Order: sequence, then C-alpha cells, then structure tokens
Amino acid sequence: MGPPHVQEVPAVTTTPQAVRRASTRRSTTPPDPARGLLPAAEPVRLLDPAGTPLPARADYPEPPTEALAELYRRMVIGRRFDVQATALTKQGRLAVYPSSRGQEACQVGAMLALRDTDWVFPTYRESMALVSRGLDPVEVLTLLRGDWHCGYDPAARRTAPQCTPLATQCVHAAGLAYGEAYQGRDTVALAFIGDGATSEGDFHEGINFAAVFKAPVVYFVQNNRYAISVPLSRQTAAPSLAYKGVGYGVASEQVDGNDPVAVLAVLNRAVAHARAGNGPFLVEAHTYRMEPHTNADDATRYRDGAEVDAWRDRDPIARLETYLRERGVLDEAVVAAVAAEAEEYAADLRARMNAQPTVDPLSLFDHVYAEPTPQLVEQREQVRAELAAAEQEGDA
Ligand SMILES: Cc1ncc(C[n+]2csc(CCOP(=O)(O)OP(=O)(O)O)c2C)c(N)n1
Ligand SMILES: [Mg+2]
Repeated sequence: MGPPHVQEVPAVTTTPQAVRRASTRRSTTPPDPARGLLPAAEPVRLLDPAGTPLPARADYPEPPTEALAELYRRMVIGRRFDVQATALTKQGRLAVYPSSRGQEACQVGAMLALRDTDWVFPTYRESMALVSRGLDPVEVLTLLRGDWHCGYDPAARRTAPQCTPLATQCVHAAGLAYGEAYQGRDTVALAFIGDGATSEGDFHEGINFAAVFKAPVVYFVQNNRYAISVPLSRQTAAPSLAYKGVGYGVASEQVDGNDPVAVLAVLNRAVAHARAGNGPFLVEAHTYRMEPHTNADDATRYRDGAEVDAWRDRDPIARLETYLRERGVLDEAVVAAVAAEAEEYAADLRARMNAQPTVDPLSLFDHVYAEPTPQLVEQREQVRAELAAAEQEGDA
C-alpha cells in the first residue's frame, strides 16, 4: 500500500479496426459446454475451513505463491484498517462506517485480480477494497466523514465513488465497460454488489445490457447473508444468487468467499473471461458480515451469537495464514512484520483523521455541473457575501 499514484490513462483510439477488434475478440476460457452457463452445484473451494488444501482443479488453477503472500499482507492491513475505521466512528471522527470484517478475502481478492487500468464500481461496504487498491485511506473515508462527496479522483484512480443507492453501480459499470471495449481497449469493470441489492431493478438492467452488448463486466456478489436485518431466505427462492446471471445468458459461478485462494482463482478466471471479449461473468461469493450493518445497527436484534461464532471459525485470514505457514511461505518473522506494518498504517490513519478538516463552504458549488447554472452562480454569490459579512462582524 504505497503512496497514492496517478494512473496514466491511455489515449482514446476510436478507429474502425479497434471497434472491430473489440467486437470480434474470442474467448481463451470458454464456459464448460457440459455445464453451459450454470454455476457448479457447490461453491468452488481450494482450502478447507482449517486451511488444508483440497485437490487441485484444472478449471481454477491456484494463483502464484507471490500473489497469495500479497493477498495475506493486504488482508491483514485491510482488517486493521477496518477496526480503526470502526473506532473512529466511536470517537466522532466518522459519521458512519459499514464494516467488511469477515469479507477480507472478497475485498482484497477482487483488487488483486484486476490491473491498475481496470475500473472498480464499489458500494458503501468497499472501503477495505479501495485501500487495498492503494487509494489513500483518508480520501476513501472522506465520504463517510460527511464533509465531501468523494475524497479521491474517480477518473485518475479508475474507481467510481462508493455507491449508496443500491445497485446503481451495476448500470454504470455496464456503460463504462461497453464504452471502453467500443474504443478498442481491453479494460475490465468490476462491480461489487450485495445479496440484497440483487433484488433491485438496476442490477437486472445492468447485467442484461452487459450480456446483450458483451460488455466486459465482472458482477461480484458478496452474499454476506443479510441486507441489514433481512436474511437471504427472505431475499430469494433461487438455489443460489449465481442463477440470476444464467437467466441473462451470463456465465456464473459460486465460490467460498472465506477461502482467499479460491476467491482469487475464480476472480482471475472471471476477469480473463470478460477481458477476452466473452461479455460479463457473475461470481457469487458466500461469506458473512461479522459486524453489524453499520455502527448505527444492532445486529443482536435479528441474528444470534451462535451463528456469528460458527462463521468466526471460517475466518479467511487464519485460513490463509495456516496454509502459507504450512507451505513455508510465512513464518513467525514475516507474520510479525506484516502485523507491525498494519499497526503503523492504522496509527498514520488515526493521526490524519484526528486533524480537523477545513472545507471551503464555497466548494459546495463546484463540480455540480461542468458549467454552473445561473441560479447556482447567484446562490454562490449570496453565500460568499454572507460569509464576508460574518467575517467583518467577527473582526469588528
Ligand atoms: C435504492 C436503495 N434502497 C434502499 C436503500 C437502503 N439500504 C441501504 S443498505 C441496504 C441493504 C443492502 O444489503 P446488501 O445488498 O445485502 O448489501 P450489504 O449491506 O449486506 O453489503 C438497504 C436496503 C438504499 N441504500 N438504496
Ligand atoms: Mg448483504
């Protein structure tokens, strides 16, 4: 998680050849003809809950060791970030924080499967994913602090603002991905979405458009079993949320979302499928939200402690750590060094979040329209005059 850097955006190449290339690219990973578009009956799993490797699979090869070591490092830092952000709500430094504790394999695995030139369409739950992508954590938390709409530059970071209106990002991702392919670039867009939000119209409209126009989108459903207090059983009667892709002609798969190795393997394939010109791919990750919906929610009112404890035993970080220690990739010294790095990361975040932000009230009028309307110009002038008068009064 180095310093933020600005990703260079390649020049637009709208030649007829480029358009033809985009529309005729062919798959390197066609869907299994025996299964068609159907997801496997069971979620893909490469490690058992204790971290013991399961038999290797030709369709989902294990990612390289270096990628797994990096996955571990970013998951540890991601969890520490998440704990720190929750603490900042209690100190009044953040208005609200939706934790993704327990979902680290999904949050970090998705980012590792993408290139810097790919686009991410996050929801409010994805702060951990964004810091794991290398975005500045203070910029990521700005929206949740409530003093600005979005703290980072979406175009420069190829990361859309975190979406609170459920599923709207599914439509944005389809449009962006279609536009990129149309211009001959092999960009992939990954849209995060929750289990509950797959009931929203925008999810269906977005995935249908992407399927019909072969837009390179990965729809990544984090099924964390709840939409605030509504359990999955009240959300769908389908055997799996992955079936929602099949109806639109989209290859779909289920994965154990607490198995970091499997999450990265499945997303690697999904991204390759989309990048090769086969259209969208839907991945449903079975995972669990360990914390309440946000700090403003009391989860004990709708789920019992035994359920939460059962998921604690499937902790994704412990699972990967056990496996990598067993393989000799991690030892005591590396684990301690990663933990120390995570502490440093949290201390830096604390210090910077504790500095009182100064926001120019007039900036409220910026970025609403490319060209401000006459009404906005008038209102801006009114606020400016009032602020100047107040300042004069203060001086007197
Ligand atoms: C269009 C819309 N309707 C309702 C809400 C209120 N709301 C916020 S989060 C949420 C639950 C979403 O659950 P899920 O999609 O499973 O995502 P999770 O929070 O579990 O990550 C609801 C209903 C909203 N933000 N937007
Ligand atoms: Mg959910």
